[in-house]
Amino acid sequence: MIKLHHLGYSRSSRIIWLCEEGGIEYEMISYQRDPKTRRSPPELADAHRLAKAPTVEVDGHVMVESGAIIEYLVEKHSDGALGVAPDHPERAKYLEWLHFAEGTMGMSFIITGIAPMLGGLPDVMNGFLNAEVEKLMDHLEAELEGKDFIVADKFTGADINLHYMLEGRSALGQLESRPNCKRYFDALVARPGYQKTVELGGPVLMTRPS
Ligand SMILES: N[C@@H](CCC(=O)N[C@@H](CS)C(=O)NCC(=O)O)C(=O)O
Repeated sequence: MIKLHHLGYSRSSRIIWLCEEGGIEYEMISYQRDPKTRRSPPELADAHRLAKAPTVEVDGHVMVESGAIIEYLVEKHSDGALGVAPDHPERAKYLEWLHFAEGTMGMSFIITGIAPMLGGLPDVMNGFLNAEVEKLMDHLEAELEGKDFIVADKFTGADINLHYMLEGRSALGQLESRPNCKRYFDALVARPGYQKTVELGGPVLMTRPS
C-alpha cells in the first residue's frame, strides 16, 4: 500500500482524488500549513527533505512531483483506467497535458494566484505574468472546444493535474469569460471523486482572494 503525505489546502489533494477514482489503496498522513507562513510544517521534512506536498512513499521510494506520481501510480498501482495506454493515439497528448499543468502553467498561475494574498506584484511582473496566464488560458480554452475531458474522451490523471491550476483561476473569477474552461471545471468539481477528496482532505484552496 502507498503512503500519501497530505498537506491541507494543497496539490496533494490530487493524489487523494487519483487514489479514490483509480481504486488505489493508500494510507494518508495529514499535515497542516503554518498559519503565518503558509509553508508546510517541519514534520513533513521527516518524510522528504523538501517537505513538499504531495509526497508519496511507494515501492521503497519517497516520491515528489505530482505529474510523475500520477504517471507512476496509474501505471504500476491501478488498472490503468485513469491513464492513456502507450499505444493509444492520444498517448503523446496525454503526457503533454499531464505535465503541462505543472511544467508550463505552474509558475505564472501560482504566483498570480497567491500575489493578491501577499500584497500584490510589482507592475512589471504583473504585466508579464498576467499576459502569460492569458495566453495559456486561451490555449486551454481552444483545446477544450467540444470536449468534456482534456484527452482521449475520458477522465484521466491529466484532468486531475490541470484541475488544481483552475481552482485558483476560478477563485479569481477568470473562468467566466472562457465558457469551455468553466464548463470543464464545473464538471470536474461535480464528480463524486472530487467531492470525496474534499471530504477526506479538506478544501483545495486556503482562501479565496478578494
Ligand atoms: N511541482 C510540485 C510542487 C509541489 C509544491 O510546491 N507543493 C506545495 C503545496 S501546493 C507545498 O508543498 N508547499 C509548502 C511548502 O513548500 O512549504 C508538484 O506538483 O508536486
